Amino acid sequence: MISLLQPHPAMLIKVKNTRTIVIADLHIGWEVTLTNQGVYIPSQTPKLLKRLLNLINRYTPDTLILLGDVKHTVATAQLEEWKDIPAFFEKLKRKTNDIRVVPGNHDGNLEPLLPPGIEVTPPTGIAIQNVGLFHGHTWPSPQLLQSQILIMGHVHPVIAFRDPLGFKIIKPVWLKANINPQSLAEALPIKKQLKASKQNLKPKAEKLVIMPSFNDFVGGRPINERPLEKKSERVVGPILRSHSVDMKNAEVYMLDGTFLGKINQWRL
Ligand SMILES: [Mn+2]
Repeated sequence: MISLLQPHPAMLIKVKNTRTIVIADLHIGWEVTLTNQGVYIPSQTPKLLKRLLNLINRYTPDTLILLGDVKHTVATAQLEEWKDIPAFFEKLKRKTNDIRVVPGNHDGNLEPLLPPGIEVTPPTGIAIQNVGLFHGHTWPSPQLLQSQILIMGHVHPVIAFRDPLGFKIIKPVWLKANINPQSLAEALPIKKQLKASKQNLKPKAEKLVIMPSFNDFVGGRPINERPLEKKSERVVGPILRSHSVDMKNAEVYMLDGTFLGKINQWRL
């Protein structure tokens, strides 16, 4: 039902007759932030759009889900984003009728930039049958934790290699980890625990898939350099901090599908 669209950082979810493409962490406009450091890079948005349109042509999805961090600046929107983002979505709209954005922590003020007809979901995520999708910077809803499989972005997982000359090579990866639903239930914030118990919603999630960023330029945390679950690292989001996800034994896959073993085999 879920397939990775190798060698692209994209996923296809097939349920009955509907096909959904999911991508995460576009970070449109990241290059603009380099201007402050005196580096000028032309807009990378046309390249992102082209890759995405190629995927849409090839896999003909009914629905396209952008799993958070569509834009790069956090609270506001840069001038370039005002230009790039509406045009980006206008072109996508010609190919897909149903486009949904699950907001991430970088998507403040995104809505005014979106043309009519683009749906913005609650940040607590949306479900497609037994697959729950959320960005990862905030807790998903108790309903979403009923899904057997959870999919998130936010972390931009990459792996770092060093060749014999000392050159560093960074490759984006997919991570697949087991979840302990019981400890997930206990880790939920009290409000969500109450809500869940009132509605009799026990978390059922067993697997977590962490998507690589769709934008090659966006850096990530090498999974083999610093532990993902270290408490001080607020950036990983509440699910990974909750200790209910077995990140040590998470499976690591390159974009072409190569299995790289488990995270704990890669810790340096
Ligand atoms: Mn994020």
